[in-house]
Amino acid sequence: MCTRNKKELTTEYLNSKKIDREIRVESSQLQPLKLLLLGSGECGKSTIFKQIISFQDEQTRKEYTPPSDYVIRNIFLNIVTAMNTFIKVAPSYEIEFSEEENQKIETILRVFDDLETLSQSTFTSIADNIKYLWNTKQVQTIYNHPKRIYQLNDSTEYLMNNIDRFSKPFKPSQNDYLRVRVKTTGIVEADFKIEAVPFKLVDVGGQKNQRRKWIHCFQDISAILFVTSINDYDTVLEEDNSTSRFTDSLELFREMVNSGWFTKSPFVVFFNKVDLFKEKIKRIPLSQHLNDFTGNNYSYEETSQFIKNKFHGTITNQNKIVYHHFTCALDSHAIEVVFNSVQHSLLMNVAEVL
Ligand SMILES: Nc1nc2c(ncn2[C@@H]2O[C@H](COP(=O)(O)OP(=O)(O)O)[C@@H](O)[C@H]2O)c(=O)[nH]1
Ligand SMILES: [Mg+2]
Repeated sequence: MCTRNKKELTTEYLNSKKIDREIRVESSQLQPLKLLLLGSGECGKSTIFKQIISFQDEQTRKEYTPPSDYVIRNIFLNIVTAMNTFIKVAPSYEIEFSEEENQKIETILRVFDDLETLSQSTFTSIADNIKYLWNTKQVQTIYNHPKRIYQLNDSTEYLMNNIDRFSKPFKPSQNDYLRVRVKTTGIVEADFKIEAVPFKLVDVGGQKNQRRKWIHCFQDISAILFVTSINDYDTVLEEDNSTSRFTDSLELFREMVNSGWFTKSPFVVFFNKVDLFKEKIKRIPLSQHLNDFTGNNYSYEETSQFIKNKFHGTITNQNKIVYHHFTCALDSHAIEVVFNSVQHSLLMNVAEVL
């Protein structure tokens, strides 16, 4: 892998190229620069997609940001589903609830059994019960258990801590929108222009059963944005409880970075969810799950570099252009900085061609 030498380009030169581009775009000679987000399920692809859209002009933002009621409904679904998970998994941890707690649980299960009709008023009617249960010793024990035997969205704590705000009619914030989890199915595309150059951003579903659809968008890729959750070293896949998320993501990266489809496409790897990773290494030693790690389990530098090296070690073509960034996809400023540098190197390539 190598880091590309950045050619010195003056503002004047870039501006003249920009005018050239505008003329070419007008005569439709310029193919869009196609950015493809790849990675396993829940690593943060759609969150990065949302962030990139939020950096664009108002028209693009309007076109590709879902309406508030869609976001609100998914916030409710995320919360009720998470609470249902805690309730269902409790017996496996030998956890019991009191008579009074069981009455509250009943009200939640009734709503869970009829999610189609979940609305602000049904949510409001059970919000206090959910909040109460979330704060019980039992649910906190399940949530904080070092051995998690169930699947849970990473935004659960954030959503639970905001229940009071969601329990009456509210306008979702940008943060709510970034945190809410909606599983992507199929292929989602967004078209926009940056400095008169057309871009196409493509997001896909990451679960194994979604991956066979990917091939439909493998043609003419300008850059792959490969996302992996660095926090996932101790968890298993949602769709396959016998496969570690880390191994799955590493193998997926190996396959993609060495694929004949992408021999000319640079890769930008997002080692994502560093916020969660920094907290997790304090509780769950990396060496317990990645046995060949012999460094300091408490050192963020050592553990994160080890994971990065594992990924980079799978690249067979030593001339492949692979950039890497450690990110928290919720951090708009940080993602904007990364995206600007990706966009800048792509625009330089276009400037060179024109
Ligand atoms: N704490 C934290 N949560 C994240 C981060 N990136 C994504 N998430 C959350 O993880 C969940 C799954 O993200 P999503 O973008 O839907 O993953 P996808 O399946 O790869 O598209 C969502 O609830 C996101 O808000 C991150 O860097 N830190
Ligand atoms: Mg997604």
